[in-house]
Amino acid sequence: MNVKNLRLFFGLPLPHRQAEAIDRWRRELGLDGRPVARRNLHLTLAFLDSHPLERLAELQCLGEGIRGNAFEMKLDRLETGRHGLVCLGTGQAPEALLQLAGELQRLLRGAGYALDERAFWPHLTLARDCRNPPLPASPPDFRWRAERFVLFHSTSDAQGTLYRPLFHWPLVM
Ligand code: 2AM
Repeated sequence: MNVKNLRLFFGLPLPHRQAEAIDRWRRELGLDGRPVARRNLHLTLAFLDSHPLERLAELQCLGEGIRGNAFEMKLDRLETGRHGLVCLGTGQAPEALLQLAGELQRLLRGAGYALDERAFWPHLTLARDCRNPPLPASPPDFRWRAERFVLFHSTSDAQGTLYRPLFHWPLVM
């Protein structure tokens, strides 16, 4: 049997206007690594890795069962991570974001998904493999109202990587 595995993660999508503004801002920074394509800018809530297509129905139910609150997302600092990762982070993660990520992780672990053991780190990756993380002239200040979360399917081909939204669910106003 040919079982197709999908690389999956739950995340917060970025409104088009903010994606454009962030893209413009990072170009002015002059990052030297591999930038994440503008269309793929997002904030990961839970990374699942690869799973068979057959598990999608279960993940759809799991997302359906979450009653999260909408919140204001504010990205106000530049941070760095492993492998030359440069990202936008937040000085104060909204309680509703932490609850959403926590609830997803609890339900996913309960359903048998092996998740990263590290504590949830809300960040929006701008680029990877940067050797000289730049210092912005002024701190970043990007905000939007997070009103939904998404299950993304990550695909890669000769055209590059694409994070396709498979399902999305509202966050209550
Ligand atoms: P990153 O941006 O910090 O690399 C799609 O690959 C998304 O899932 C990215 O946001 C990526 O986070 C995250 N991701 C990839 N591999 C991961 C892993 N092993 N653990 C946690 N998150 C991961």
